[in-house]
Amino acid sequence: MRLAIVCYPAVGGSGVVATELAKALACRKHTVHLVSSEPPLRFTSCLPNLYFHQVVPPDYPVFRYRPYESALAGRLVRLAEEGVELIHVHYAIPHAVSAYLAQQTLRQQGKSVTVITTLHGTDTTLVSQDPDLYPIVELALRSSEEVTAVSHALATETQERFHLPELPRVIPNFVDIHTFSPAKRSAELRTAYAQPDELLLLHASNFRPVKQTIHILYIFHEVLSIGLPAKLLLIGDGPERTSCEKTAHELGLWSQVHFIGSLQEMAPLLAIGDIFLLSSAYESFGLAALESLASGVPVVAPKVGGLPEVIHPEAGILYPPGDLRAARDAVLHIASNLALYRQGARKVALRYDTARIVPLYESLYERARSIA
Ligand code: GMT
Repeated sequence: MRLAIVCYPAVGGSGVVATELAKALACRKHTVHLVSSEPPLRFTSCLPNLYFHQVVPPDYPVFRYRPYESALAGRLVRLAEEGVELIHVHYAIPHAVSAYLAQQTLRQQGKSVTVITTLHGTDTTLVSQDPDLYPIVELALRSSEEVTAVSHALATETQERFHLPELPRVIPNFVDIHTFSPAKRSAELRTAYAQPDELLLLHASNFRPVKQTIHILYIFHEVLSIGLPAKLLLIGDGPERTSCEKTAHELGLWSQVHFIGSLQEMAPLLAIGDIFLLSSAYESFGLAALESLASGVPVVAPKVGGLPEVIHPEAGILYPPGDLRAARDAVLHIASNLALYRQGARKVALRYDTARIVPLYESLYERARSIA
């Protein structure tokens, strides 16, 4: 099939999922055009059948904002004119809207293209609740031939919020179990961050308010205060990094915390960890948690959104949101049963292997094309 995949390029799960999907589909002999405002973070390798298209909207003194949505729609029209049969957008705003516009433009020319929208979380639970955006996103969702969500929790919430006639189809996120693997664990790299008798705790996020990264520091503080020797690695960057650094100083944790920053390649660091921590106020799926599980690293996370669908009891512990002592106790419990949880983590992640999930998208494409 010839398809276009549209996504955000920056640090964030939707761009990662879209790019990994584009790569996997290209490996499976589809012709894939990846469309974004910049090369996405994980767009690192060159594959036959995979093409990148950068959309740079024109500037003009009249513009306060460059018209990205329109430029994207126009690029999708051009791609369809060149043979693209299906547009798969990731994150509804504005991608689903641009795809709708492209579809309508093509229809005027007597041509057709199939549109699939994959929802990732805040696109429908938060951002599109803005009264100006809501009706436009609603129209785009209702016009897509198929809407998918990355978890049951997100599908249900989206259906309720938009009063959709049908529940979005759930296709969970996936992970390359060869890239993210306990086999990647390097004793040498681990020594750079922790002593052999220390627990190495990890967190990775884009440090946006919804991630509540500051809570990770409080949990870590709790863990240290009961005498467990440990180090903390914080991977990623974003608006709350500076305040987290300040808090690490204030809590006297500076020498035990490593702020790593954004990384293109997370697998080697995830593999050296012992426990992965999350403290998000909401998480539709938790891709970084899945990548940790695949690396053989169990997860301690709040019981919110789609996290209970990914973090099965053998792979980690869910704590009541905001209960940081419960999070600390979960760390202690896993630390004293680490080998068992490590096995459980890897076992759960195998269910989300790229080779198992990507065919679900292929079947969806076929079905959507046949009814379009
Ligand atoms: O809302 C975000 O954090 C952005 C969004 C993204 O586009 O990166 O992340 C969401 O999509 C990921 C991939 O499906 C999920 O793993 C994340 O759980 C989800 N984030 C939230 O729901 C907060």
